[in-house]
Amino acid sequence: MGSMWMAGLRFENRRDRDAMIAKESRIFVAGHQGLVGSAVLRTLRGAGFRNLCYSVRASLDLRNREEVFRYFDRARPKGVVMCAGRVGGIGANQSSPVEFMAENLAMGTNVIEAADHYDVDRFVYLGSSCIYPRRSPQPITEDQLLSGRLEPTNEGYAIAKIACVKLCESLRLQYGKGFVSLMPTNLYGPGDRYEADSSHVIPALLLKMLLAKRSGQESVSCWGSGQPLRELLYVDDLAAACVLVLQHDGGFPILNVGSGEEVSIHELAEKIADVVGYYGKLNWDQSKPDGVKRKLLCSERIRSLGWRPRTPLSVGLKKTFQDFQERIERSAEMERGRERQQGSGQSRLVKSDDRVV
Ligand code: GFB
Repeated sequence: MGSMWMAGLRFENRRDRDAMIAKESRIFVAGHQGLVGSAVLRTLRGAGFRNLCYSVRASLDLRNREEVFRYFDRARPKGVVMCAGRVGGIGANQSSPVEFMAENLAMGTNVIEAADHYDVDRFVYLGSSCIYPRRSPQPITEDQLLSGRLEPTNEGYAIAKIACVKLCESLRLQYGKGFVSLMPTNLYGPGDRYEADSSHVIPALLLKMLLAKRSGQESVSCWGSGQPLRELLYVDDLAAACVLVLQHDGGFPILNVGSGEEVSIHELAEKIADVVGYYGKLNWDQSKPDGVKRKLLCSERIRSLGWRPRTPLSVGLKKTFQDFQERIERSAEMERGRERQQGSGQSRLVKSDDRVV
């Protein structure tokens, strides 16, 4: 709390920070098809927001500054939730640091600067708990930022996120803008990406175990030692925090958002096996990285604004698996439909949810 930004500047020029975001206000959800963005969209709808805008990547490439500024010029949102980004698990971060750093820097700075230029009232930027130093005292408070060396497996991603968090903080400090960064812990939930090598641990293990179960495979390969601890948060709980700070500026530039519920990766893999109903052996491949040993967040700030995590891990895992199975079913159905249409020579109907404003 005692950081320099508070001194003298906090209560000056509060025009934007005091601005009200009403249910009728136009809100731009950047990255609405991803894990976080889709949860933010359904939470905003559930909360009664009706003037939402978003755009698919084919019509708006957030890495392209001109396109982003043109979009803001057309859409003129009052609020923005910036969920877009190149994301992935420890494997993807380690193998593609260039893309993780460059793309997240470009998307972040383009959207933040356009939001500033077009004078949005409230901007919520999504950071990540990996921006904190790898040896931070636990639980990690927001003032640990930039106090030590980063975890090497996700350094590129973290540096891009830190730059954007600091840009938001500077806009707030220098110009009194209502820009806030949320720092979520490891997330999971419906709408995640399922790839064995590049996903985060939960989707990767759900996928590997389901495939192993279906093919009668005797064992599944899990990465690392299984010893690291992770704090896991169901994505709808994060989305509720986004909507809260979108509506009320709590006076903080950075807020951690964690469940407080920590498990070892070993224990997590067993829980996932239970949910999937996979009874084979779990092999621990120690040639794969463990990453940081522990990264438990201190979420007192966001809790002081009234936010609480609502979804226990056991419940969240079941919901996530159910969504995964439904999506597999839907894509199998689409595949069958495609084959039928190709067989009958009919063209395929394309339904787009893109709302271009
Ligand atoms: O979820 P995950 O990739 O994220 O890995 P991080 C968490 C832990 O699960 C690591 C282990 O110790 C992995 O070694 N693990 C076990 C597995 N089996 C698997 C598997 O099949 N796939 C994966 N992916 N992990 C990410 C950062 O780190 O956290 C990102 O790289 C981001 O930048 C994200 O910040 C929140 O927590 O290690």
